[in-house]
Amino acid sequence: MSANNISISQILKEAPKNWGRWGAEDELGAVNYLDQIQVLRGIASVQSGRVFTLGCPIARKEGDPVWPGRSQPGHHMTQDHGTYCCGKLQPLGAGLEYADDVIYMAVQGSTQFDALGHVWYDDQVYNGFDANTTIDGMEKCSIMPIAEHGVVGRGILLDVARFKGKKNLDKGEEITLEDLLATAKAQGVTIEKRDILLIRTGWLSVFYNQGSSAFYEGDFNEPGLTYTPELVQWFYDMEIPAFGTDTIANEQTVSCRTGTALPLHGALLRNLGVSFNEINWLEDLAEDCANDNQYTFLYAAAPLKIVQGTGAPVNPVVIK
Ligand code: UVW
Repeated sequence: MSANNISISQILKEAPKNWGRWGAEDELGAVNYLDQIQVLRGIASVQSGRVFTLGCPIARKEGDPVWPGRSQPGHHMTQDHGTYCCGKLQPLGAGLEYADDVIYMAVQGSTQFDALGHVWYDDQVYNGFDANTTIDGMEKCSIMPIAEHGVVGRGILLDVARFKGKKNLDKGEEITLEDLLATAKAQGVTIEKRDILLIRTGWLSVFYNQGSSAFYEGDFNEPGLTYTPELVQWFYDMEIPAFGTDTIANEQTVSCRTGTALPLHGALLRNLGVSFNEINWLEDLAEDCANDNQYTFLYAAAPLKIVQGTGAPVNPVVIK
């Protein structure tokens, strides 16, 4: 084990935890905060009825943005008009023919939610469940509790890239708590307790506008939130149930503070049970918010109910 690994493990031991807050058997985490009051608070922020969907297209021929090493989503037709033309299939009665297809993808292979059991440290996942519960399918902290509950409440866009005057943040650029608060201030919006945060880096637009080689070139190091004790304490105090970004992993890939990969997956997801909604298309929403200066809205997302899944694809909906 490297010195960094030892220190992050120590950091996580001392950092705030929500383990036990909703009982010893809880597998829902901070989404427990999203009660009916939060749904009504989200609905109360709707003004125009304009709808934005945040999911990315799945299985494009040019490829999709996925974490390095994960397979690309695949899609193929199992039957189409050609199947009938060549006589492999006969029409159903009255000439009815139909097309069918299948997809094959990593559950984290597109816009998705992570299950709370997706990561662990020191052999423990969220709420102290043993990491052995992940073997052969998530016995604890799968995506199911989140999928069944749904993630609905008041959302708030924090357009950090625009605040910093950039089309997109640079590779590996950190976002601090100060950046989040300064962005909200510049937007003239107040982050309230139990808000669902959408944090825009512009990074995903590099993939779609400049191509996958620009996105993956060199060491893979996305920009994003970085670990600091203040940031983690703030998420805890603000009772943030979930947050989404336009990056693959929702945080700076290698934290410039700890020197380790994805420490917020430990401090927020595993310790606090905060839900991670990753790989969101935020460009259209951000443009609209900049135009009408309305940065709060109803956010609603229901990941697919994948039994024992480590995560699930989702197409979140924002209503302004
Ligand atoms: C990893 O777990 C590596 O990333 P993600 O949270 O994006 O699935």
